[in-house]
Amino acid sequence: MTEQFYITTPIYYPNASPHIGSTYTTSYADTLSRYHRLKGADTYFLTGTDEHGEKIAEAAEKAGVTPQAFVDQISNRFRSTWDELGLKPNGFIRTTDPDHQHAVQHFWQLLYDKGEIEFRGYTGRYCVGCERYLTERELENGKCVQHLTEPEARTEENYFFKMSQHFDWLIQEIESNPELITPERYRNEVLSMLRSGGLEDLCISRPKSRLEWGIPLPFDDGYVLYVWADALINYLSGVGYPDQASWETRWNGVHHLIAKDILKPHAVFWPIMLHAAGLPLYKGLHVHGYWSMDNQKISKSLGNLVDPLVMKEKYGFDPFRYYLLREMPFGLDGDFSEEAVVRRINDDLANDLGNLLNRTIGMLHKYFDGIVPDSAGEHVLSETASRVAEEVDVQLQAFSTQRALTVIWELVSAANKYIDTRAPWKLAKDESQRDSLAAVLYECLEALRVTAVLLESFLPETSPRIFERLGIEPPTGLLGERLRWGQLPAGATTLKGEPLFPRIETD
Ligand code: ME8
Repeated sequence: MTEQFYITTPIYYPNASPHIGSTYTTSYADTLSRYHRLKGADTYFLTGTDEHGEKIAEAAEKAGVTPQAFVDQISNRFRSTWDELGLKPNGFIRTTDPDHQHAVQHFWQLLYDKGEIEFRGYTGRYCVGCERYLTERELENGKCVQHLTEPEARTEENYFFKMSQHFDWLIQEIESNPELITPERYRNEVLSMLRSGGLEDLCISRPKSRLEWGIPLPFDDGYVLYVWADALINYLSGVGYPDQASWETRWNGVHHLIAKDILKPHAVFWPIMLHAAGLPLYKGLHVHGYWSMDNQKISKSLGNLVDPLVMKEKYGFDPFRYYLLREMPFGLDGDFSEEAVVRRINDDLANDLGNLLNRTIGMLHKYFDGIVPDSAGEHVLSETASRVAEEVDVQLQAFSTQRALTVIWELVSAANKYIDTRAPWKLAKDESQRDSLAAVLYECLEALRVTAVLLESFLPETSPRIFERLGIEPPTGLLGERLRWGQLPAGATTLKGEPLFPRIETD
């Protein structure tokens, strides 16, 4: 049976335009989906926008437009930005889509019918930024640690999802499945959160008298659903739950990619919601770290959001994407700076990769008129190439683009080193070494071809440019076939050209 790979990003709040954070997660998911598709999996990549709730209603009011007009505009901006950046989700879900609203109502009716929901009075401290009541432990000096604002005291009668009765089940699930939440530090964080006794049942409703901008509760139309109780279900509705039969097949291979800021809803609320509904758990929740800028939080109010379209304009999107995917170790935080972007472009892309291509093709033009010689190569780099390909697979199965790219660069470095040791310019001086010269250059050309294949998922604009310079059509077939060593045909006419990545001059 064909393997299923269904990857999701969080659905972003359309109260700000796409920035480095959402661009990072979306590029990451785009890379993984391309990779798994190349390997032959039936792949689906979902992203979208999370359009209900108080935060959005307030932002719309401030902008002087209706919530619907407000979210229409910004949601479109997300969609068109991903398109302009060459990110290719298969689905873009909006929580205002009628299909999604239907799925959400179906889901909560199911839980209501199963006796999982209770109507209760509640007084608590509500943080508008988080869109939820906070527990004592989530406050520092009486303030929300994330938003640094004092939550409001609120008393209401509301519907509660009896989540706490499932905490023991969840602890057991997480303990028995080390792959469920990765990297391990977040798995441990969730386990200690669950064991601490600080978690409670989940309030899933908001009275309409206070908030109208939401999906009505199917069993009480005096209320709308809490935005997280609406948003999480996008992962199901985005693949056709509950009416299209195909959603279950997709669901068998579902992996969620998020940042650490929304660990709790994804690692506690969501698995318990699924369990209570009798649905299978996700295959994996993969949690990356947070970008800061000059060691400051990235936020709209500080105006340091980093516009991906500006980055594209300045550096090209592939180089920026390379920086994002290479710089931050999976699960750890990273600090963004343009100096670091420039360093990565100059060192890794221009010096290592670009130079390998230029010097190899330069020598081929000098010694063989630019035509790929009829040679099987020396089979020196082929071993490195196959080890690298295997390791890339291991790293991407573990969701680490940073390690995967580091490993690909081992092949690039090995090829550069190989040129230095075999010194083709010396071989060229001796006519009796003509075959060796051909073999050495063939080896480097083939290493470049394999590198371009390995980079297809990470740098989708760059790989075709490398194939073009090598004088070949972009390869077809699945990854394993594309990687097979020795496919560069003799007689192909390579192209000299502009550097692949021009160096960026710095003072
Ligand atoms: O939380 N560094 O939406 P959101 C890394 N609507 N990633 C970042 C980031 C940063 N500085 N800032 C944002 C929501 N992100 C909810 C999600 S899902 C059912 C509902 C990325 O617009 C990262 O993926 O606040 C993070 O988890 C997400 O944007 C939060 O997006």
